[in-house]
Amino acid sequence: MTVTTERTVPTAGPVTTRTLGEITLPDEIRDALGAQLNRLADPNDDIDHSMARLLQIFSTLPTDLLQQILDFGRHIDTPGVCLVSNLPVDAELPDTPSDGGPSRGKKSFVAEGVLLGLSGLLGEPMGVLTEKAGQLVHDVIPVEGGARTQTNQGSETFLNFHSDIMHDVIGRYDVANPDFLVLSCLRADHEGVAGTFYADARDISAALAPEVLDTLRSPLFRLNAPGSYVRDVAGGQDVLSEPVPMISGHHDFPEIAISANGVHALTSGARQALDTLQEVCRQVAHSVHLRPGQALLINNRKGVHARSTFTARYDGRDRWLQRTYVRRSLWNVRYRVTEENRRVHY
Ligand SMILES: O=C(O)CCC(=O)C(=O)O
Ligand SMILES: [Fe+2]
Repeated sequence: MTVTTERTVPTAGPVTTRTLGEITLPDEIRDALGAQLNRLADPNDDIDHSMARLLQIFSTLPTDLLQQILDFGRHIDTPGVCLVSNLPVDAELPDTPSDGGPSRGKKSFVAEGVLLGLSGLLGEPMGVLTEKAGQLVHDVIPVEGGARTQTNQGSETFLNFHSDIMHDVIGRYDVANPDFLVLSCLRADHEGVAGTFYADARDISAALAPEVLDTLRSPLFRLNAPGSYVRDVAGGQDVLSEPVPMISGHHDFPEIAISANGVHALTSGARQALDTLQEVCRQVAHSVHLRPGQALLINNRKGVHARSTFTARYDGRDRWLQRTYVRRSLWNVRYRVTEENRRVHY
């Protein structure tokens, strides 16, 4: 599917939106998966055993659907985002935790099984101590105190196009960060208007004027550390990466990294290019309104994601996503590993 949208800023190339990968499970497959996942113990109790069990369960998917997910994870030329629908859900869902989670009242682990099962087809779930206290299953929930922040606790402000990055003492925040995110919906927002956007760096590059793309490919930008790191570790002070480009690598298969919590541009031209970049992202992006039983597989290197505003009520019925961070391999990030858990990093 190619969508052509109206231009609001001058662009050089075509404004096109790459294909959104879409997978819908047949009802009988959904029910068979659900029956197995219903018997799953809390996967956090023995994560590696659970990942092995989930691989068995998910390997029963129809071969063509399984291949589509595997190809999403391994190939350079596949879509950067894929929507999986008609997944099994928990029979009973407790209130959305108002403190941002995790929920203490969840009796079954179907949602966790779906999230980790899909994640295991892409790579290895990993945690980081400064994001959701190192948990492997993240809850993405609006939190009153964070409603206007550029973090996943927000709701009242548009969460700008960004990559999920990590503060790292090496000075690069886009190296040990997740290759993929999986976002799975347990509960939609009250009005059903919360949109998750994805802009592919291939579409972004094609739409930009060459001189703007050149600027974005130059090391004229310093990423600010994630809001959670700045808030919890740095006492509210910006902690900047070394100068990096926004877009890098092979022109046909570019990589992009933007920090949600602010990018410091080193020149006025770079500042303007950043504004154009956000604008072009909006033009080329896919928008998905996630519903229970749907999960979004997101390549965190091929593109950037964003979230619309929505209204949170903090009444136990607010929007609730679960999220994983996934690395293809844990080997080349071993310099950050904690002593307590080989999947969790500093
Ligand atoms: O809430 C969403 O749809 C996406 C939030 C986000 O950027 C994230 O969880 O990394
Ligand atoms: Fe994000």
